[in-house]
Amino acid sequence: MAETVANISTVDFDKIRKDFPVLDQQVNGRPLVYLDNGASSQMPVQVADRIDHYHRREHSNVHRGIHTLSQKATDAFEETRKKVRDFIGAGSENEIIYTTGTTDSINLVANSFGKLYFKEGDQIILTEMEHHANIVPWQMIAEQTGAEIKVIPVDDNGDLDMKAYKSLLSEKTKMVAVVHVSNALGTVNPVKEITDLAHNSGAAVLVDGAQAVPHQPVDVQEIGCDFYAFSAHKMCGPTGFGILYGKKEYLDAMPPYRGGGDMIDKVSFEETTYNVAPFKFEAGTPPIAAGIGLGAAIDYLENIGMDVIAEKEAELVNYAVEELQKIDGLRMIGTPRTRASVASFVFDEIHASDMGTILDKRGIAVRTGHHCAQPILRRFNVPATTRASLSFYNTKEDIDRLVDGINYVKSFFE
Ligand code: 7TS
Repeated sequence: MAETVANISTVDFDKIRKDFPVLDQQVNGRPLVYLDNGASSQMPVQVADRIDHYHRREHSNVHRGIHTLSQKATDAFEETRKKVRDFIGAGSENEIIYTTGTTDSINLVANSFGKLYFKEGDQIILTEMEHHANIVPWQMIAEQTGAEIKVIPVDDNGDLDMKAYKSLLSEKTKMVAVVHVSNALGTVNPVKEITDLAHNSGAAVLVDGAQAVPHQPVDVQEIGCDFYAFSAHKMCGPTGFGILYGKKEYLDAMPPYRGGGDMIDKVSFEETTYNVAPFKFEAGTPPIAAGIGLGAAIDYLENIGMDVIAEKEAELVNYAVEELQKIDGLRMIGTPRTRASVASFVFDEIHASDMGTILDKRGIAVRTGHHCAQPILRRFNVPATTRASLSFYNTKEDIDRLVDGINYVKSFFE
């Protein structure tokens, strides 16, 4: 769990911004305003340098070489497991599984947990605001096992209907899989309460933390969930790497998801036995540089302090929502009780893709579309939104540029 190392008023965010050279460039003749952090955040030089150092001086395969270079690579790669353990408050580094990202983490649980525990008539509870990564793997395993999917509805503000959730829970519920922070609405869900209720019904809980871990302190033991998934590339780290936290008792019981090197104990044509968790879930050569990069990203975030980051981003997102709501004709999609880092909006007269294209011409990067969360957009009767997603290195000037840009786009349609 991240410690506060500084009070927000003493943190020099101008200096921090300089750690991100990618932000210091012109796009279409104007200084870049990067507001697509929900898709992928930017990487500070400290992380890029650490990955570069690995490639220049340490590159070797992990877990198998007796030689010094392989041991160096293994030590650096395994160090990340301990950093992740502390960063999310896990009980042991053996509960930290390396994956290629949130999508891979959820597929692992759906397949391994699902094949072990789901049977005909069992239920999996999802929410209406899930990313496709937390819908489709469950549909696929439901089809194979005869389990069915139930969905917690969302109210007009973009908050979960907790009464409906309680009424869905029963002894048939085997898994509740819920997003911590919605990538489309910005809603922060009450994951501890959701977990407690699920556990009272005997169900396991997976939390999709892709949009939470980069923005606020997360403590998996405090939440109490059984699984927690996230991606390195949304938290100042590289692509191709992610984490699945799982409680030891489940990981010990669950079968491997993929077979190959590294995940075995002994192999013969008659019988193969498996390694222990987490290694039994990590077949083949992993993305070593990316794993080392995640370790450097955690160091970087912890050096600022996750509660400082949360406070700074709350300030920015509140400012963004306040300024956006002043724009005539703009409708926010999602006005939740607690919001993190995301502001999604529509105009009746302007298609989101026109909005995104013209904003890009002014150097402003936002995401437009369904954000891989089609069910929740359908719930709000919109095919697409424009989404600004913030990070701690954004500024109020970035938001002012966005507002100016939107007003410019509007002038075409008036
Ligand atoms: N879950 C949530 C809540 C997400 O926002 C995303 C990615 C994923 C899962 C999948 O993560 P991946 O790293 O495995 O791809 N979200 C987005 C987005 O909002 N825009 O682009 C990707």
